[in-house]
Amino acid sequence: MDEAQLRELTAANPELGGLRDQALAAIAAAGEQAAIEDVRVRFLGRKSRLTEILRSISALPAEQRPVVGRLGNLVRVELGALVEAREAELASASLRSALAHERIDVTLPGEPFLGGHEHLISRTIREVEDIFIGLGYKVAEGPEVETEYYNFTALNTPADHPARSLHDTFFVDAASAGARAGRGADDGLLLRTHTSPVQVRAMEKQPPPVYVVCPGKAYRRDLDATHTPMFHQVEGLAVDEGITLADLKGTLYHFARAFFGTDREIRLRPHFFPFTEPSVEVDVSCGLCGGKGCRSCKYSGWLEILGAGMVDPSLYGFVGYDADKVQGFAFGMGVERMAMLKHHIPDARAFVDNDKRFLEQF
Ligand code: 2NL
Repeated sequence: MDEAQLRELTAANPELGGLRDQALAAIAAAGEQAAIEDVRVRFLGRKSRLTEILRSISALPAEQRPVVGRLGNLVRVELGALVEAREAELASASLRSALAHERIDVTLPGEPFLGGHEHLISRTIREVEDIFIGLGYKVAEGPEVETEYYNFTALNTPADHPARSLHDTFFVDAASAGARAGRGADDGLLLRTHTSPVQVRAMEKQPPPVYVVCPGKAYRRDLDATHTPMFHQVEGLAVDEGITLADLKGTLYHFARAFFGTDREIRLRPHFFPFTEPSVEVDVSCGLCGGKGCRSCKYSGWLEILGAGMVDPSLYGFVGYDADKVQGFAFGMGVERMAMLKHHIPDARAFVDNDKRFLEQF
């Protein structure tokens, strides 16, 4: 608006001239985006004095109407443009200041990522699996809540066998368990005391030959430096025609050297299990003294690693195999025990303490 227009406006309507001066001062004084928005509402909003004046032009004396209408509108447009310009100025100033203050140094190193890793028990299970997969075995898994049939009966462990007693076995209230499949559906339920039932189920599902390893959790009422109530096992089963104890011995010899190192030897001692005949316990030569005897092997030169044997032919009747045609061997090892022997861990409770300082070592 030029000088002449301003004089004309002030003459026609002094209030409009004053409003314009106030608005110009307020726009110049607005230091941030919220303030300029207030100025817009105050001077140009629906309830502003300027809007009121422009709306009530018809009430003015006839000769004032064209001047006030033309110049009042000019003031409105002029102030609108100034408010907009000031708003843009403040917005770009605020962006510039944000860019200056929130600048980040992209050359700084990133936050370190704390990667976890497999638990030693999981890793040990995998190492054992891998060795048997290399020999052509399959890996099989099965339920941890089992029937007495698969856990005991089908493994030649009769109802009055001491292993079934409350002292060793966790029994499960049938009412708290869901539906069950397979044979023994009328039996009592328990937490499996070994992974052997998985092998019984594997034989039920398929005819021989069978070569499986069954890793998983097992449960017994035990707690001391070498036993936890939940522990892990890997059992293995090979059933085929013409299998002998020599095959068992060769397989375990290969396994022991693949797992502990090729400088190791094994030996078999006679033992008893209800489900194998003959049965053996297997020792590996001590890695610390090379078999000469030291504190670690209690001066015997040998460390017990697992139990095994030739599958008792009476078991084949439970799974529909012909005991006159097939032979087999089976073995079972405790995963905690294998990990303790390999890594010289003195107390099995360390596996479930969840102390990261222990777990991070492996
Ligand atoms: C041990 C001993 C063993 C078996 C487990 C087995 C399974 C079937 C048939 C015959 Cl289906 N045997 N398993 C055999 C001998 C020993 O485990 O000391 N485990 C920690």
